[in-house]
Amino acid sequence: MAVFPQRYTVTAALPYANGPVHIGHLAGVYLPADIYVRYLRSAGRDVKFICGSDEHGVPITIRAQKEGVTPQQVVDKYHALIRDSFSDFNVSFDVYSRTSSPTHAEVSSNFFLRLYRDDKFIEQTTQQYFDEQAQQFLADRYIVGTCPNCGNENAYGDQCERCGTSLSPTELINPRSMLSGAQPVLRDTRHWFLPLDEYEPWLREWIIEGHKHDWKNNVYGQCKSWIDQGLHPRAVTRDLDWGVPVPLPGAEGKVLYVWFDAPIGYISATKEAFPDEWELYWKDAGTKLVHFIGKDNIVFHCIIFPVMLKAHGEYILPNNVPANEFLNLEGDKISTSRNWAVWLHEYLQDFPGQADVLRYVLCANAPETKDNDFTWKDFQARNNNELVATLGNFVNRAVVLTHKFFGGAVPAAGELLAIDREALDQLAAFPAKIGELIDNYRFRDALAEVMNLARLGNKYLADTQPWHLIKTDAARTGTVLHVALQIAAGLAPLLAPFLPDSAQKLATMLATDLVAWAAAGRPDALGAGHQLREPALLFAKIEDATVEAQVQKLLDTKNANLLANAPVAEAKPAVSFDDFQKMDLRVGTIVAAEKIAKTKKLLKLTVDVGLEQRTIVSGIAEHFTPEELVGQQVQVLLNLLPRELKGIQSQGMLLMAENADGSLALMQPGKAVRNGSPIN
Ligand code: B3M
Ligand code: ZN
Repeated sequence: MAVFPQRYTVTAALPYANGPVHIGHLAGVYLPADIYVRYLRSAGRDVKFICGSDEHGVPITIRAQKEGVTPQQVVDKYHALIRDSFSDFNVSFDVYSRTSSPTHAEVSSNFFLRLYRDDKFIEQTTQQYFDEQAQQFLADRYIVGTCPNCGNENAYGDQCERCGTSLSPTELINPRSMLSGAQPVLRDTRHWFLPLDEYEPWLREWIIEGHKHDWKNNVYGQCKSWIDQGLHPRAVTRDLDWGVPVPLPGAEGKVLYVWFDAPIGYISATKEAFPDEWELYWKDAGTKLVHFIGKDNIVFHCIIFPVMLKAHGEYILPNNVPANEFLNLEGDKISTSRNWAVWLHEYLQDFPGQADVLRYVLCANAPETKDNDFTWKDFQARNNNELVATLGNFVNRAVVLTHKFFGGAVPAAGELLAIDREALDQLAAFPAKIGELIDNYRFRDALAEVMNLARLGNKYLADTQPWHLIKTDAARTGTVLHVALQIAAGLAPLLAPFLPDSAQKLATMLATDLVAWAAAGRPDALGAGHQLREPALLFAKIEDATVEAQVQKLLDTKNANLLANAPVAEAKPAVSFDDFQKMDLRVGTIVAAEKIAKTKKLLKLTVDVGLEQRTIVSGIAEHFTPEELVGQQVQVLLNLLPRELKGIQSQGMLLMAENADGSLALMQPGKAVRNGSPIN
């Protein structure tokens, strides 16, 4: 008999409340955490599932500055949006709190004070950039300057995004403050540091020796390389006015570093929701603590937070930190700033009621061991071939045939043949197999086994052919459907951690409750005579046009990014006013337009320029149709030397603006103007 922990505390990384959440968040962190927790609950284990918004730190203040609002407005907006997205996707937190809560301020201040009083910090004065105009110290992200490595003039104080080098602010050439644009000056400032180096021997023993075999390779590998490179004292306070104030006299204008307060947020959220029992979930040795995170958070959850917990002395340590790799989107890194993402709230607008389809695709293709790619084509294929054609089809056939042949009542089983017994034996083995995979954080494989159970059902029906059998042997048909329905009934609880809506729908159709994990897979889940409800389709086919529209949306984003980032042409040398005056620029109206035969690009235009009608040949046929041009007022350069194109004399030129993507816009007067009016 396996021995289970007395209880579980499962956390999912607190998302920064500086933007909505997307498929990468769901696939990497919240979906696996939710599957794990739903399974534990179904298995009767005692578990608390903890999350909330991370509302401090520079990402929030930068967003506020960009949007011209206060940090509080930013976090209020995104906290609500994120909380609702999670709930719409059935992520079943026991608490979704926020780090701006009063409980969190208290818990994190007390945590800091305890370490301070126990002499766990070292105090150091260092020099940091200060903006004299804005009268404040500058976080690394608030300083831009020239990268010493590649010459990029807009490198940040912590990293150059062009060449990827990580930097410290003093390495930047010509640093500027993002707040005022002023050149910052170095000033002394005092901070508290956690001496990670002192914990190195303990970390070696705890992680490198203790968790070599049960932590995922990617997690273990990152930890080992951090430790092997040597750890250094790390500041846990910052000069900033947004965050939990440092609770010490003389520390005005200083707050706890966001990566110090955020993980304590797990504890405060638990305390807030369970004021009487929270300590059991954080301090009792019988509790198994598991952190679900993305790979960019590994060092914080495996090294820094555990050192904080260890230094405090009363808390348990994480038993496992099953971090995932990243999910890409159509071959490109997901990026909030480039809007390259499938946002969860937008998905549900386009696919209402279909949270489960995305949950399925993201779990089936989860980036568990390496980065993976989400494509709309794969989304459609998995829905149509797996959910509709395999799972939905099996359930539908079993229920429809029962209605057709037996009035919707589960037929009695007669004598079982080998094929029946084998199917039921296989069914009985699934719960343990799937449960073990989930216990080991192998959610993709676990979901694949659920689908294998549906495949078993399909194969059983294909082998026994109840639709033919009914013509010759009604009793045997009853036995077959009896067995098939036990498989369908087994699917519901096993599917529930992954696709909770669909599992519930299935249970409803079978007129049963979702049974506990231990009761799943029984050969007598549905007794003879039990009346089923009407068949309903669990999944619907997704058409080509639907996914094409999503792909188009991404192409539009790509184009918009291209336009926004395209370099603007260099300035030309100055010209004198006299030179400018030599141009005879006028307003005219296009009165006729036609394509020039045997050319792709050329249009022959007749333009009324007041003095006369001019013929102008223009290379714009790929951008405008003749019909849309006729009647438009335009700006014309009249005295360009005439030239012959395809045998036609062109007597002037239309003025156009050219976009970075090559698209053209006519330059038109802002209101109707008499033809021939000069443009000065
Ligand atoms: N907010 C970083 C992130 O969203 C951070 C996680 C905090 S978990 C304590 O990647
Ligand atoms: Zn660079």
